Amino acid sequence: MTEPTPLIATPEHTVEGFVREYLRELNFAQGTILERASVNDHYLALARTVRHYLMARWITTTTEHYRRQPKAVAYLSAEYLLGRQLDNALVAADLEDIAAEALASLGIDLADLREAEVEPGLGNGGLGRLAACFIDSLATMSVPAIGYGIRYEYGIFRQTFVDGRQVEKPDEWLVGGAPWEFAHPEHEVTVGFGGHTERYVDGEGDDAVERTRWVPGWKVLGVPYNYMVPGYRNGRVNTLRLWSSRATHAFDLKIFNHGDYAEAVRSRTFAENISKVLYPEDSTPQGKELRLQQQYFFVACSLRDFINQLLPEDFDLHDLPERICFQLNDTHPVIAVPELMRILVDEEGFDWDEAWEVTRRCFAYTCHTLLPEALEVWPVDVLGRLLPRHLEIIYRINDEFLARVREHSGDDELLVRRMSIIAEHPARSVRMAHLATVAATKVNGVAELHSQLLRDKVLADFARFWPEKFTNVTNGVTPRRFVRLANPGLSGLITEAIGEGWVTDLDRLRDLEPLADDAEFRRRFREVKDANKHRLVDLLARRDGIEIDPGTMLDVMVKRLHEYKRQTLKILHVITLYDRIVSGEVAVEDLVPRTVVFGAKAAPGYVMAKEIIALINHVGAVVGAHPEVSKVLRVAFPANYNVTVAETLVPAADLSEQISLAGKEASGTGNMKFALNGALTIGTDDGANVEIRQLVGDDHFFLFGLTEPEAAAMQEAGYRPSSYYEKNRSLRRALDLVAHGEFSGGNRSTFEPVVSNLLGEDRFMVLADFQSYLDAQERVEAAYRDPDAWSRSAVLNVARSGFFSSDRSMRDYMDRIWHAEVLPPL
Ligand code: H53
Repeated sequence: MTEPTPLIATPEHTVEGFVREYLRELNFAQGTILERASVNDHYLALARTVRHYLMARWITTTTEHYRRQPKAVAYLSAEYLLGRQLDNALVAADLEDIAAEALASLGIDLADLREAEVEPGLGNGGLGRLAACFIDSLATMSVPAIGYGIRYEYGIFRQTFVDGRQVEKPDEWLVGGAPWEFAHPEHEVTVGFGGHTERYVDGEGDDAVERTRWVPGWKVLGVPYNYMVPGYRNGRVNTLRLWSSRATHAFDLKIFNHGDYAEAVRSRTFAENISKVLYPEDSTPQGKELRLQQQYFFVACSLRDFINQLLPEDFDLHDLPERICFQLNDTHPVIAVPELMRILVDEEGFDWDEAWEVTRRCFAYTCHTLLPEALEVWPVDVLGRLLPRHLEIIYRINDEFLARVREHSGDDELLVRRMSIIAEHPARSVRMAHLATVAATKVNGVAELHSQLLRDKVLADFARFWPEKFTNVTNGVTPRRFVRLANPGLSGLITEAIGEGWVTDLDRLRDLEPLADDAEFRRRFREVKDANKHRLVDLLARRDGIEIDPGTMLDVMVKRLHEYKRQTLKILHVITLYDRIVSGEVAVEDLVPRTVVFGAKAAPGYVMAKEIIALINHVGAVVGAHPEVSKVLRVAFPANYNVTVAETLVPAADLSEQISLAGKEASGTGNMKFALNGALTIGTDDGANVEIRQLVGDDHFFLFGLTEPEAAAMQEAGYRPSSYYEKNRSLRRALDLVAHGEFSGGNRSTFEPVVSNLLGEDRFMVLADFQSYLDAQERVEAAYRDPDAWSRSAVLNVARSGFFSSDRSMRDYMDRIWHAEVLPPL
């Protein structure tokens, strides 16, 4: 890593060069020949071949980072929802055409090999996908950055449906081979857990100081696996380093020496459990001890790795804030704060104040939620047992912080209790969001409204105490994966119109605006949408045996199943349409034919979410089986929605459903992907919807529902959902159909929990927003009847959504938080 100009072999950037490299891989790495290779052999050979083309850039980038020691960013995230790697790498290396031609010359179809890749699903939803978009943008913008995370052996579960109910299957993504990763066991890190702390006297005479050391009770190894993060045609490849847990060699040896082979193997399993499986809860943490082990495991590995591998040996850690910003992606990595304190104080001999000064300048914290149940807390008995030294450090951080609060507030003990890092009720626990906020240089929300609500509500005391700490960075998505790759038709059309600069400068989409008034452009735009719908038809037929009609309006709601996102509101709309046709209230000729597509995984232990999935599937079955209704209305719910499905679904959509209760969705990023691909949004004033609407304009967005202050006021005044049931005939009929067993073969108990929850509590105010949603859907229908006006709006959505590039998000993080260096392209 130290030699400045490494000698690297790079294969020739030609069809012949590619063929040579490919055959070499097939023969020497896979040990097979063209005639006998399986699809998986071909896929692995192809992946490795593409890798070769990126290798020189990767080594050069890494070497340069080490040599220049620039101010850099380390993104700490427990999740990276990467999606398939092959296409992204091909595009980044400008190899699409060469690879396709080379393979064709060997009688192989590139499209078949794409299908062989199992996507790394190392994340649950928005937060994990955001991390993946961010590292893509950082690489493309030549920012010296490294992503740190966990190499889960099993990613997010594979969802299947049995009788319409979700059944989870393990995600065995590593089984076919993992051609994109590079294991580096020689850079393993040892991580301690448990045990106790002890005081001792360091030095003698006048120099003697009392210190603390942690004596862990058990240890595991972290082995890094490196992934390339190629920038888009800028010659740079950054690194994503994911940690896998292993048993320590010493532990093994000890037990083997006792001759207990079985016990030795069991201990191995115990250590390896840490990185075994991704917890499948999105925004509802379960507080399991193994999860805390995962969190500490990966941040301890990452900090140690950064210090040992990426800094020069003689680096003075007092200067750490000049060299790095550790970005905490939600509270999952927050235990890194006491870990850095421990390293500086216990291992490096810093005094406490010095260490705190360094630590608080090294971290920044992104909060991604407003839901109280999503804010992690760890009971002190769990944390203290697993990480006794860290708990001591947290207590001291808290003592010093609360002393300052008292000083400023004149001993307002209620305020002190509210702000404390330690909660006393219901059990004594550590509030990770408070720890993060106290430690961080900056705290950011992920959309304007969200950041405002963080300041005004969730972290209001802190925002008064440190107003300058709080900032906003609105989320974004990578235009490489979600436009350039996912929507080749639209990409071609855009490039033809405005040149190809938009791929790395998405604001240029503005230049499309005049074309919204160009009838020929709109026609071609519709042609692209149509072709995308046909691609979706093929995918759903092949993958799920689902038949959909590409001639219908494609109305799409894809996201995790959560009550606050309100999939129930969408299904109540479907039920209302069904009811109106069945009861003869409307004739099928008077409706715009629609296909409503759902995609959603529920956390396995989230009972209500699973009931809602079953309800959607059952409604879909009844709607699809009805001879009249099915002429104009279909529900498609492909199982196991993931990044790969999104890449075909998003470009095909006409209507994007973003219907969370205002004040609950921090940002959303699906909303951005749809707008960028020319779908119109029906949505509430929530999260980044607000900014989407402001940018695309009210005439091109279907707004409905309560605003956040209205919803809050209504809750305050005592919300009574049943009053809407009593007042609103459509709503009453829809809920009665469910309650009376219309969608459960006459069985009234099947969906009783869903109905009684809506009528009784309805925490997310589905019933209050129901009529407003129906009205907005009527406006959608009217608009869709005019294809020219609709596509004009769709083009304007594309033209005005450039702001939602994750490149812009990265620029904002750079300017407002990181102040890292930008290197020139290579
Ligand atoms: O993070 C997304 C947001 C979205 C928010 C989501 C999220 C998770 O996926 C998991 C935990 C959490 O606290 C938040 O729900 O609104 O767009 C990225 O910021």
